[in-house]
Amino acid sequence: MATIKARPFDFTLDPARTALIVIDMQRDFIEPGGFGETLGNDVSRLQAIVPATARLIGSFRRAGLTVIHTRECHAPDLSDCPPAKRERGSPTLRIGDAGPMGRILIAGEDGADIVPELYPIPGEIVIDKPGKGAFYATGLGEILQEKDIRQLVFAGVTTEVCVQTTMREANDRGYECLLAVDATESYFPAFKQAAIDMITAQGAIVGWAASVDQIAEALN
Ligand code: TIU
Repeated sequence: MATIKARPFDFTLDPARTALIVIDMQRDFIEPGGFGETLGNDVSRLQAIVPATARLIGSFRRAGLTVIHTRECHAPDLSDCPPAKRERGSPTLRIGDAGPMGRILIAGEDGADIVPELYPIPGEIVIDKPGKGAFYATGLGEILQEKDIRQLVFAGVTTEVCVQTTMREANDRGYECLLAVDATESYFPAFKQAAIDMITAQGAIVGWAASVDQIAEALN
């Protein structure tokens, strides 16, 4: 057991039953020309967390712990993309349209893949998900049960959308959830702060929050 200084109080980490979940660190959200930018966002904010996220992944790899990566993406025929998702708003390109990194948010296209700096290594789990949450329509729940995981450390983008959605469901499923605050980011700074505040309020109603250094120190 290791103690991590966290908000709102110390997190007691059991490394043998802990996994890291890195949410959607895909070129489509982080690089110009992808889904994030088509929605009107400044993607440079998200690029800035790549080094801290790499350090966090490195600390899990050194400790020999489970690392899971997710990708938000859809089948080429869009059969798993609800029209309500594709037709929402007025992006410059919609899901499935051809962009500079291939078809937007489509599995197998360059844009849907994970940024090179954080690329999964052999043995790590990669989960493609059609929704914002990583449990909906995926095998994540079964994988965590099979591995007897009880605690989840979260990183990735965006804090208040896919990270928070997944963390809330993980919390409902009984996992103790810890968010790595400098390895997550939003296109909207106020939303990141609000999400962290909402997660940690009321005695860790959804989970805890700590820095990458605090988590890495406990692991290595
Ligand atoms: N991964 C994720 O958060 N998907 C999003 O669509 N996020 C936005 O903030 N748009």
